[in-house]
Amino acid sequence: MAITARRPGEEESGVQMSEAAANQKPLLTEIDHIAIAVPDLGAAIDYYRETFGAVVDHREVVESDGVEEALLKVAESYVQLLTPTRDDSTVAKWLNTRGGPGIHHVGYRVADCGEALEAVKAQGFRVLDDAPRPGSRGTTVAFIHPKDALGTLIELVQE
Ligand code: CMX
Ligand code: CO
Repeated sequence: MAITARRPGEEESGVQMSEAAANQKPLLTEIDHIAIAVPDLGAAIDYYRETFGAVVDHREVVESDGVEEALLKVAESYVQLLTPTRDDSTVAKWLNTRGGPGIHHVGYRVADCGEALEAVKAQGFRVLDDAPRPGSRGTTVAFIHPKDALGTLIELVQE
């Protein structure tokens, strides 16, 4: 089955990918996390605990991204509650523009972050990291531009 995707500068109709590309080994192996940006991390953690009984599995400040995160484990995946640690964080900007909390990005698990990133780049889609870099809890990550990914910021996560 042919699948379609839209590349920068192309018309809405998109392009047809080859049978070979459509039949390649899937790069995404699992959902790693759904990231929800919030203005108040403590209140968000309380909400998940009181409403769903979900508790914090891991907490970390990722200074390079200007965020603090709390990971709540759901089966083999996480809910990543995310809050800015400084005013110039892109998450602070996102919360201001949006006017409140909401889904900020999706993290997909991949076997090899470098390989997945190169596959995305080779198809002409914009990425936000030229090479894989350290993420939280010892992972290796790379982000794909939301404007080339159906309006969704995507994080490729290698454990
Ligand atoms: N999801 C979908 N679209 C988004 C978005 C998001 N999270 N953030 C921004 N956009 C959209 C904006 O709405 C804007 O669209 P329009 O041009 O139609 O208005 C466009 O993308 C550009 O936005 P911008 O405000 O000019 O760009 P920013 O300076 O806010 O940067 C982005 C946006 C995605 C490039 C930046 O957030 C980034 O580099 N993200 C990767 C790193 C990251 O998100 N780190 C925090 C999480 C860390 C972790 O999970 O560990
Ligand atoms: Co994330």
